[in-house]
Amino acid sequence: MISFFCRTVFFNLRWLACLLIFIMEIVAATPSIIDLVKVQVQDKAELNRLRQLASDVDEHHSDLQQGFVTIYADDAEQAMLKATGFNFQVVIENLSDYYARRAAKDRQTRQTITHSMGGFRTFDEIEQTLERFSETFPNIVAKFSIGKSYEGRDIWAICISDNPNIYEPNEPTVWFDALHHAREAMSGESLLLFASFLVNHYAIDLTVTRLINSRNILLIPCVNPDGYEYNRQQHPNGGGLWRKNRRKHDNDSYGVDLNRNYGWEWQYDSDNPNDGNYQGTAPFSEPETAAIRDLLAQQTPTMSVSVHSHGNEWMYPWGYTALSTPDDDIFRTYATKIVATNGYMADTAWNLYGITRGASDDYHYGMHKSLAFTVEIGNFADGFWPIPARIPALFNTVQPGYHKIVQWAGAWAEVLTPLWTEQQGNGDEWFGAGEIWNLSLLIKNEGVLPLNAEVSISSHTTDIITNDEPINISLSPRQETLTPSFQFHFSDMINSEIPYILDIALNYEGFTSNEPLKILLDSPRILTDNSTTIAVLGQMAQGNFVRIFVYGTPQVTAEIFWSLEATTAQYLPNIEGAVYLTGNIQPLLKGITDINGQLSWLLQLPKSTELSGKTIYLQALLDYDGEPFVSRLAKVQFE
Ligand code: 0X9
Ligand code: CA
Ligand code: ZN
Ligand code: CA
Repeated sequence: MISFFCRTVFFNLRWLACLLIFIMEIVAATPSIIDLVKVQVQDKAELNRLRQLASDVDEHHSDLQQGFVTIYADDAEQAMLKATGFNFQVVIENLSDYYARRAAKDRQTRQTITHSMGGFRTFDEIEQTLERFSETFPNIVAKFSIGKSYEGRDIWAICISDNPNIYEPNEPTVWFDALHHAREAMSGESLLLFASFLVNHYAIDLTVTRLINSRNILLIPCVNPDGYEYNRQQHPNGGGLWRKNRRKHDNDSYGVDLNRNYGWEWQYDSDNPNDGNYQGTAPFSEPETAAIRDLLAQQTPTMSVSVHSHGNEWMYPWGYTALSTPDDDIFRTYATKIVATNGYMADTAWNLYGITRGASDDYHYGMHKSLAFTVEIGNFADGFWPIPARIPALFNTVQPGYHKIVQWAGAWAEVLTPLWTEQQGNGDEWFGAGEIWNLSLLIKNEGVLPLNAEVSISSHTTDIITNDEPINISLSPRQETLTPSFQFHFSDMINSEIPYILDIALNYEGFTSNEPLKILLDSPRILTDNSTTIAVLGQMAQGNFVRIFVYGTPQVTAEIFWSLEATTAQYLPNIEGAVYLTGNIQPLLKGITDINGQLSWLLQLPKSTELSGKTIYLQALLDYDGEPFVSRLAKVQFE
């Protein structure tokens, strides 16, 4: 009896142990439910203590001054925090589910076709997209695998270039990668949308055609296929929160942060493989980063972009130190130009994120001197899985920047200002019939490689002719020059009522691009109170609004153009009296003057230190019953 009892107890205990292990295995195999949690943190010391306990601390979306830190944590971690005396608040319960639900709701209400994983492409769909590009555009797209992931998946890349199957070392390489972090869905998507833009504009858009023909454009939309697939398996409708790759460690924990595993100033910071930022056991210990390292060595880019989400930032090295790189001015100049188009923050990774070692941009730049940027797409509300409705808008925040990077990755000529001087004429500095004018161009090499270009200007009319030969210019990176002048003869038959268009042809890197240069011919008119004039009211200060008025007869169509130019003394005398607007001419206002003969417009002046001392030129193009009239230039200067 006793022995039977003992046996039963023994048996039950064994059974219980089995059951426990079984449950534990289920718990371990089932990914825990993760909440977005705000933890109260007083100081650095407490933050360090939190770092020990919480595996996924989002220090970037935290505010120590306000006394809180954002973390992504499951119930077990939250219990641990409670037990160790932390105060916290769950802001979004079951974050993955939250992302998936809001995506589903968005897709339901708007019937648009988006991709299956919460609006984003799965790994298979990414591969199919790349395959489709290479099948549809075999002359400019080649798909290839740069190596295998830890679990043996291909890390896909495409090369967009002429002769895409051959690496042409004379063409500068420009590099884009995304999804180092598996949960940052918009990062990969942005590269596929960009690739689509490029291939669909080939042979249609002159600039895109030049870029594809003259550059080796590499795109690697999913650096971390295992992590990305893991997220799909756990959360097929989007919302997965796995960040690292899927390396299995001894203690049943998983993953190395691929953006901590690069071999530039790498350090063995954490011995806890559970950390969301675990750097691995050695630089390039992971097959994913090793594959990138090897391709980088073969096809070293002049410029590169590594895309992440989220944070609305465009950053550059270093991340490992507070010191600035020797190329800080160059980095800042380029980044500043880009964020002028999207309002992102531009700064070093250190200034934006604090210390991060082993990140990809530091390696690109440290090892190869590539001008490497890291982009964080989207804001905190977008999170890791923005709603599908936001995808186009988010893409639009980075597309101009990507485009500029491709341009700047080689030589890149930009005609800043055409400068006209009256060589033979009545000396009034207005174009006139029978006159001879000289034109020279202020040209800047915006790119990172030397520019050797042949510049020629042609006209499609016998009313304005030049016999001058093309001019050769050589410009080092970011240097500008005023070309020698081309001489133009204006015929006696010149018609002051039509705009003439000249063609500026720039031939470099084996490709010619043409830029139109529009000139309007008219003589100045004396503007009286009841005639038409253009006036600017208000103070010209940066960040202000000014009101622009056109006074005229009712029912006159008016169009105001504006351009922004540097007012070096050199150009002023010429621009003052001339009837053309140069540079980035932008239509500001188009309409019909009202009964009182007044048309007005509020112009918001950009707030930027780059504008101080510069001048805006405004000019109205008016139409009196089909009779065009060009007003005088209104010149307004920034303080
Ligand atoms: O932590 C990261 O790897 C990046 N942020 S994310 O939220 N996407 O994980 C920021 C990296 C900053 N450091 C460098 N760019 N060097
Ligand atoms: Ca090529
Ligand atoms: Zn990231
Ligand atoms: Ca003249």
